[in-house]
Amino acid sequence: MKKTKLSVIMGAAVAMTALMGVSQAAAKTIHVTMTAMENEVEIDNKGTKYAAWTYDGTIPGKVVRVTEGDTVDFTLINPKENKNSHSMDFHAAEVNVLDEFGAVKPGESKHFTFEAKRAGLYMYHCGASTMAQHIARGMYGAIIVDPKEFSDAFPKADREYVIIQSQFFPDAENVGAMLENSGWTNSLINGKVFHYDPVHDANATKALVSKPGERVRIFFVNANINMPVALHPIAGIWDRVYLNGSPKNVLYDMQTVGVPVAGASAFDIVSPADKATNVAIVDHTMSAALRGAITVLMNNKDADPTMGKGDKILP
Ligand SMILES: [Cu+2]
Repeated sequence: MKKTKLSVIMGAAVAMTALMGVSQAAAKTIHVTMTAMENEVEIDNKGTKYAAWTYDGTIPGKVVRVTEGDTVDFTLINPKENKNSHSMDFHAAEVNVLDEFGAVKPGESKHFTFEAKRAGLYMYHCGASTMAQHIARGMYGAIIVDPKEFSDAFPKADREYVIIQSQFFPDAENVGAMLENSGWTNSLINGKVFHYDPVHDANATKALVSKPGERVRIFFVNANINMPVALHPIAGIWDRVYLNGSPKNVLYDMQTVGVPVAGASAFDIVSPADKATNVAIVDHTMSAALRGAITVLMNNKDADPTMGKGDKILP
């Protein structure tokens, strides 16, 4: 009898392992091409123009999303119309800084591949000299490396949003000020001051949304060139925080969590299920919050069901 039970359990375990093997997607090659651009962008909700440097024309650049084990096949194009060299530094890559991450002159391009071996949330940015200026002017973005499997420790979220904070220096040519951390006037959230905060900016038309009780995962990247971030949800508590976005690094029940310069973490928040609420996701460093680093998350039953999903994770 005992033997039979054991063999049943072992059989089930073998079947489950096989099933999990089948459910795991085979590693893929993800092709990503970006073009360095020296173009004007709007840096606030009222349309103020700024002489930015960007990937593909926007601040931040597009979100790159792959699964642990995938190969990223990347090409950076630097058009001959540009005045400056540019480069790409993916924090998710383990390569040669002098080779893959090297600067690309105007009129040239660079191609390299890397395997995204470690699940997590990573910044990418231009590393061409002077790096502070290339990041401050807008050449940054996020790469999400999803784990091969989700689990109770790292469940799939109901909604996901990518939030990237940066420091805005209105004098785009004053590299000295950037290095001294002087003269920055605003914090940008996904490229705009108070981007998703209709409370502090009458011109803001967007906010993050979810339904009461949903698990919302904020993929937060600190693209400031000098300032760490103290990320706090006003009127909420982080249910879980995954340092570096890794399923291995879980913290529970957190109020404020630091994100270093060029760091990133995933923050889960679950609003009360029985009522509509609003939360203000803020860099509690006051000099940053009141210069634009506040994002409103509205939780109510009428929330647009498409927001925070698929290609709408960077609203
Ligand atoms: Cu650059």
